[in-house]
Amino acid sequence: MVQYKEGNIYLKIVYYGMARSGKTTILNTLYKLTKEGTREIIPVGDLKKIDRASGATLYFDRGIFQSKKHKKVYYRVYTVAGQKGFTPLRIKVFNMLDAETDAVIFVVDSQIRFFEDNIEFLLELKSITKNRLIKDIPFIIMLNKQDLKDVISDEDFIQILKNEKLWYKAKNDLYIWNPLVYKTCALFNQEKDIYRSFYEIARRTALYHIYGDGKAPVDKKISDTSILTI
Ligand SMILES: Nc1nc2c(ncn2[C@@H]2O[C@H](COP(=O)(O)OP(=O)(O)OP(=O)(O)O)[C@@H](O)[C@H]2O)c(=O)[nH]1
Ligand SMILES: [Mg+2]
Repeated sequence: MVQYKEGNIYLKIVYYGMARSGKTTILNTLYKLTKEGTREIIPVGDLKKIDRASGATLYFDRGIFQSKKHKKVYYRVYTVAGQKGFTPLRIKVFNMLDAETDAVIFVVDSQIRFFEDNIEFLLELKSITKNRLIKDIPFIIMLNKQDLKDVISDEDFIQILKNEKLWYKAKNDLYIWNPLVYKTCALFNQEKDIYRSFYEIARRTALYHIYGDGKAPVDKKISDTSILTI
């Protein structure tokens, strides 16, 4: 939930997905890219990580980013621990750390052999968000590790979203908020769409907040404009 503190606005965005899908790597790469200072957001302080020596997240990672245009707007960006059996910790990160979550980026390990595991995580996310994805919680997808062989296509993943009722038909007002599906690589030197996908979720989060009072805004005028509020 949007939090106001000392005149600033804090929005919470969570990278959610199975173990080793690349959530921590995405946050590391986003941090490096924005640290250069040439993007619309800039990191404040260092990343905080609670992890194992192996690099697997034990609880969460967190980075804080500030909008350069609207200096009062801050994004608190979390990753969850993806291991099976860590569901209670994910729920805690999602609902309790700092505030309730405002927006989700679902990170898929695109390798076909992990197809079922990704779906299991999507179902878990649906359950903890109590079917508020898209309607109240902006939602986008990263098909990560697209640099590897035998990876899932965006058409296949959109079919999963349709099966799970996470995709609105063109005649529905919410159609414009259907999740964009990015094919990404998180490795810094081969990075693809790491900033672009973050920018889109930040933009949607701000629009839900400003024009939808915390829900997906359905006023036609808003959808027609490409307001950049980050
Ligand atoms: N080839 C390739 N490897 C990646 C990519 N993203 C992450 N990796 C690698 O995948 C492994 C796991 O990445 P992490 O970022 O730790 O994954 P995670 O989702 O944070 O995992 P948990 O913290 O256990 O939930 C690491 O060895 C990364 O270098 C990618 O886009 N392509
Ligand atoms: Mg991690």
